[in-house]
Amino acid sequence: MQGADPAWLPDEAFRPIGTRHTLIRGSGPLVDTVHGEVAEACVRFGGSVSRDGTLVSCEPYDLVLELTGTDDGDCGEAFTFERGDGRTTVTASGGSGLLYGLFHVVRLGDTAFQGSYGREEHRPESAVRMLDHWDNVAVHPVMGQVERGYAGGSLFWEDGRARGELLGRVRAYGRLLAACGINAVAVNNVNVHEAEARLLTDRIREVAEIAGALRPYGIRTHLSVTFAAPMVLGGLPTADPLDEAVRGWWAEASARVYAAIPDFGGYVVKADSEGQPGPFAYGRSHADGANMLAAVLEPYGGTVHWRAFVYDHRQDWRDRTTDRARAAYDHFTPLDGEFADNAVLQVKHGPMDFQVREPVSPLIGAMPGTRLAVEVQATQEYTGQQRHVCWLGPMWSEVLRFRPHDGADGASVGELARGGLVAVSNVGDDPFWTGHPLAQANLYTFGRLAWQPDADPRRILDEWIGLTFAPGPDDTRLHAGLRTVLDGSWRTYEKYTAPLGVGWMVQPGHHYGPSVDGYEYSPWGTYHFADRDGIGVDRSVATGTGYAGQYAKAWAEVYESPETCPDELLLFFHHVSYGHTLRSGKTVIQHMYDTHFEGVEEVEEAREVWASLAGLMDPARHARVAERFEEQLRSAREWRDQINSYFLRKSGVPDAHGRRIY
Ligand code: GCV
Repeated sequence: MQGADPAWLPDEAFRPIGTRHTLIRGSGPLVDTVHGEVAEACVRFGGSVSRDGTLVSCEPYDLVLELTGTDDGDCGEAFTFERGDGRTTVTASGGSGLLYGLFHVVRLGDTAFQGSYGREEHRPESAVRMLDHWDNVAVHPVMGQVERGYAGGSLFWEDGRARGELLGRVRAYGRLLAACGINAVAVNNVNVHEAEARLLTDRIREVAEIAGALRPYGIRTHLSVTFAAPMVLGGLPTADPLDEAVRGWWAEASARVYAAIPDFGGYVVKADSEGQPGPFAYGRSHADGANMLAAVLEPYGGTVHWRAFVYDHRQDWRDRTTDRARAAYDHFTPLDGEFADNAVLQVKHGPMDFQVREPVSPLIGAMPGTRLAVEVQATQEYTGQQRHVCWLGPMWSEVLRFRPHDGADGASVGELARGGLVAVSNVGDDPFWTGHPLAQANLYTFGRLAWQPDADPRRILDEWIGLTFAPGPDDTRLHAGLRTVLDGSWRTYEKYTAPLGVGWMVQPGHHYGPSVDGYEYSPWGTYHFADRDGIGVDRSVATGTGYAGQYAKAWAEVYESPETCPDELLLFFHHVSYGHTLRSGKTVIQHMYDTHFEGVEEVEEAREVWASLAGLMDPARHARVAERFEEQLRSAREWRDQINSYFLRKSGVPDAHGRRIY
């Protein structure tokens, strides 16, 4: 795409295909996309592509891409890959599978054409691999164009309408997403303001334009809707999900949506959450609300993604009995088994809100009769806002591999997410897509983990580096440098911000930079309870809020006691004294001091490594990251000094190493 960074699909990545002879068999819209990709590569690099067996040269084909079923633009995402007798063959029964097979070959590069491979079968673990955009159609006075967006304006919307002339960019986005395995996109904010609400009705044509740009890459479009739509848009006196007129209104609205977008994915709903309307107003349950929408989507094969982010955001900070972490479990587990098959309960991966470290939400694993989707946050609201390098692959991988039942036994979160994996997108209209060019690694990693949740995230990182920076065999310095900068960056971020699971020491509102007590006396339920003696939230069953008891027995026991609770979550589960000795052997206060000093040192080192890579990549990309490192370092020092000073003043305990604290 002109003007947009090629990210992990630079032209060079297609050289191995573009220099060879390819045969494509089958027909249909996604096969056309596959053909277009290969043909373009051949024009660039001198190879050839033929369709349906028409030979363009007497040479044998190096690559055969064969559709064995029908390409109806849907289903059939699996593909097989094999190599023998000097030929590489990809087969798939659906067009999407063929497209994913093509990108598999791109990822392998020359090795796809060397040696022999037995027949490999590839299929996604999760049927829905989705990005939610928190994009506003019109610029919101507080949240701007993209809520929690750190990559410029919206990719889809500008000045209150769909970006007509830029839909080529949306197509390029779809291409990048397909190349990492993503197959669904929700195109507007879950906080639905008036302009966004109307996308469902009189503005559905604009959504259809976006869907048209994403469709060639096998991506289905979803829409966030307001639960109050029958009132706001339909003029009804109620949005009660059990009211016949309300159901009728949704049925008609949905029929019009499908008339405009036949492969529409469905609705995303944030209800009774942070001020959004929902079924509670009518004394109805969230299953009533979700099922009403599921029923109107069902005839078309659509799904409602119903978010479980329901908690009291107007709580009194003096009230020590209400624990926000408990809320989703308390609200939803009584409804297990009541949700329709095409109603997916979308659960944030942690019980609070995308902090740098949280335990896995106890809701995941506690609703066996409900299809759950697990939501992570690629947009770095609480992890440096794409001004800091923070590669989230290891965090997401830990979440997806976590087994909620009885430690090592039972299914992992990745397996339990039968309704799909969802990330809040980190993309905007920035030429690098993600503001910080290295934040592209988060998007790529999410897609690949959604395809295979137990994949090794470091292997995915290597893959991303290999595609994006195309280091040659002699460029080990470039590859190693990039790995050094990214690999430990999440833990580094945790060190200089809010370690030990304490979270929430950010500035209120925009959530960037430190403010230790910023949320301490607020209504949001986000407290650390630091006093002169200690810090942390007692969530034990014995003496605290009882949250630890929401886990299955084995984990409930681990989290219940400060002696067995993992260090990195200690302050999430327990209020302990500053002198409490961690399992690492350090006291809590010394850990605080040490990690904050270490975190800043690690940023300094990473910045040096980055500087040493100048000349080994596109100068614009290098300069953008170098500039962001200056801000990251400034911010990390600010975090270190505010946090350390705060705790020195509270506790009166000096740093064992006598370092400067203010
Ligand atoms: C879209 C957090 C964010 C909000 C976001 C909300 C959500 O509270 O700060 O901006 O709203 O999560 O996930 O709905």
